[in-house]
Amino acid sequence: MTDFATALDDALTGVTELTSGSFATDDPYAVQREVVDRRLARGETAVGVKLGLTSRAKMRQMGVHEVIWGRLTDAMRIPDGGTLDLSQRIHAKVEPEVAFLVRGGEIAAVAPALEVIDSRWRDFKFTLPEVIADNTSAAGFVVGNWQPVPEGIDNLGVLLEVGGRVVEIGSTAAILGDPRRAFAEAKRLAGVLRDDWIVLAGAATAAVPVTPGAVVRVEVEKLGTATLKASS
Ligand code: 0L1
Ligand code: MG
Repeated sequence: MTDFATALDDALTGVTELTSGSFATDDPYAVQREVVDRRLARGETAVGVKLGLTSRAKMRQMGVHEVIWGRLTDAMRIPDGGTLDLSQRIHAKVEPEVAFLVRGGEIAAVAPALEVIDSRWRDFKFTLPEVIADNTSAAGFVVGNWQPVPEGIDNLGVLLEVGGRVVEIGSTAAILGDPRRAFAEAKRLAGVLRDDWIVLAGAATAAVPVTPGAVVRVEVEKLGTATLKASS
């Protein structure tokens, strides 16, 4: 285990922050794998992958032209309508996404989703290798009802509500122009997508901070809703 992976795992389990610049690596995905392997060794199960930086706005912000990807485990899953435990998160944010269900390496179903991101880097300030090593800030997700993929999911309206108030409005077009493109990228980058895995395609709007007690809801046109409640 590298010192870098140990520090990230300690930050995750101890709910503490690291300062950007403390560690360096030429292979951030190898560090990510170490961090996730530790979680698996503690009894968690791999349940899928997520894509990050899928919008042009986020790519521009990070000065990159490539998406990044991370790994999802069962411990990150929050049931639809369930509670996000903020005592186990540093400074959680939430973003509205679309999720795909995998069968035979292809898309079997689609659902509205929320992703919780929680950088182990202080103030969400990190370099690209640092955020990749930190499993692309993965910290939780909620998936709504699965359904067959309807015609044309490349420009569906997306609303993100907090406490019944709309805080972000977007479109699935923000996800690489079409979320199905994100699925293809996930397949290319992860190498293998196993049956029943979930692919989180990426955010349709900016992420918003989660405050104690907040009820967060995503509504995706034609797909429905997914909801979480933050602990107080
Ligand atoms: O899921 C995402 O797009 C987040 C990727 C990592 C960058 C961040 O933490 O904002
Ligand atoms: Mg995301």
